[in-house]
Amino acid sequence: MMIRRYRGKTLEALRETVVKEMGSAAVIIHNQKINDAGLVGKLKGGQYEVIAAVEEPLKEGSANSGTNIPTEEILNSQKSQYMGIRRSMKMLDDKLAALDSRFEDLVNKEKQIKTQSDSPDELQFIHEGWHKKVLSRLRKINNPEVEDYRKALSESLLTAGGIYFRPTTGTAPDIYALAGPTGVGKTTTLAKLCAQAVLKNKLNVGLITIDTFRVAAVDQLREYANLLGVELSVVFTEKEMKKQIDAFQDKDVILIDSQGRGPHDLEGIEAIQQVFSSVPEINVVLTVPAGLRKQDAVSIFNSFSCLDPSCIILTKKDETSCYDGISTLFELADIPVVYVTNGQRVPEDIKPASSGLITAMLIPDNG
Ligand SMILES: Nc1nc2c(ncn2[C@@H]2O[C@H](COP(=O)(O)OP(=O)(O)O)[C@@H](O)[C@H]2O)c(=O)[nH]1
Ligand SMILES: [Mg+2]
Repeated sequence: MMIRRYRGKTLEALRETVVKEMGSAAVIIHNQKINDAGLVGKLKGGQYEVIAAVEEPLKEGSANSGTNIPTEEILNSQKSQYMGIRRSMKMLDDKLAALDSRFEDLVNKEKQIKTQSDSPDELQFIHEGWHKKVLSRLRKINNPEVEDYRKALSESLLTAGGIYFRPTTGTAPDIYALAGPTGVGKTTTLAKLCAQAVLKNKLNVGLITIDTFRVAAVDQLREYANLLGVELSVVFTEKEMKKQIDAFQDKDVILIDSQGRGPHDLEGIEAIQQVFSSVPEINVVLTVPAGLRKQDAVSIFNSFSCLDPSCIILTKKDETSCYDGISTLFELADIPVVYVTNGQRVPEDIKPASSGLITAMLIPDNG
């Protein structure tokens, strides 16, 4: 290979010289502008230097005004350039490989989450909006087990271990009213709560019912009241409600039973709201069956939310193994579950709610 260096005023002129002297196969492998310092440089104007190379030297006798460059010097300089480029490429390669593996990790995690959310086994009874919440808590666990799902879910649940029935001597009594759809177990549950407050907590309890719709309903509660030695008052209007609450000021706890209303009976629910309206201290306990369906959860929440319930009791847990509506209700209502009832026996069949109990319902063993 022949390599030569040329200097000239323009690149165009130098290119012509290279072709003329080294032949059209010559290649310019380097060019640069040179500024000679001082007056001479200025007088000369801009100067260019090119280095050209050609595989085969021209035949003897051809013009030769270029300066021969020692081939070894050029090759050494190119070699060190190539090595520099190689090092940079290696670094880039390493960085790209690290990025690739991080990207792959992310894709795998997303796939894992997708597969988990596709597998409805553990989360089949759980409100869809919670799936992501539960799964994101399981991110760090490979192949999570049922217990891992339960733990992750229990952290999202709002529960309170029962209602705190306390002596209120000298202050106004605590007032709780059960409201909810027909036949869900309000009266039975109220009797269970009354028995707990009277027999276990030894409190002075007053019972009120506004369920005047059916004669049998009053009789049903009167029976429990008699058994427990508790005063029962039947109330029809908000005025009477206010009067009776005033009359019960010596009680520790007042428990109020209401008539069941279907979620679409908005008039009936408003009538209950009307009777409660004279006593803002009433804590409404939304009473719903544990086996309610998702659609029922939505309509019950929509229609009973005008009563501004402060907690939930789930009834008839013993009658169902399908709990796909309750987490929808929890999501909508965002209030704690306080009790779960699991049978008709008064007072035994009621349990204070706990996240463990609700989680076991939402993710059962065979889940
Ligand atoms: N299996 C079962 N039945 C219950 C439970 N609670 C109430 N019941 C029954 O459900 C029916 C309706 O109960 P009731 O208290 O009158 O409902 P209400 O209309 O909401 O007041 C009665 O036969 C109760 O014995 C429960 O937890 N489990
Ligand atoms: Mg009833």
